[in-house]
Amino acid sequence: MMDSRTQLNVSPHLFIVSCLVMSACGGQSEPEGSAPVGCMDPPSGQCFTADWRVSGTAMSAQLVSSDPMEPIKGRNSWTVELKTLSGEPLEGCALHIAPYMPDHGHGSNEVDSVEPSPGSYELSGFELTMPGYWELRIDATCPDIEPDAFSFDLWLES
Ligand SMILES: [Cu+2]
Repeated sequence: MMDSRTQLNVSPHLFIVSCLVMSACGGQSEPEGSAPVGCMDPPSGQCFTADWRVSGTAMSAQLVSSDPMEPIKGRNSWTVELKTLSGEPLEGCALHIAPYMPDHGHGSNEVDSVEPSPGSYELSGFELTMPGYWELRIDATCPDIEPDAFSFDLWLES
């Protein structure tokens, strides 16, 4: 069982799922007491929301639509709006998404954005190949501003 060093509020269900995921990935089984990450303790303290916004050092990206609406195992397409931290729309940028599972040390397909309307960027068909903790790492390159990077970090339940 959890020992007193474990300070996270970890639900037993998620802990079990996490262990299953790790063995499915071929990784070594984690010894008891090493706290799993993911939605139990993500760096951002967040999970998916329909208007999710994350920031880098100079830009923020806000989810404006997603298909399917909630992340699934399989292909996902998101559209985000990119702005400066002071709220000015950023147009003519190129985004690149590279989903990554830090717990397992692998990624997935990487996708470049298209800009269907100014300041709005579609990332079409990035694939979450298995349940678990994903970092949707995005690089953004825009005119007249330093390149930036940010990440939507989420726990994919199934
Ligand atoms: Cu994995």
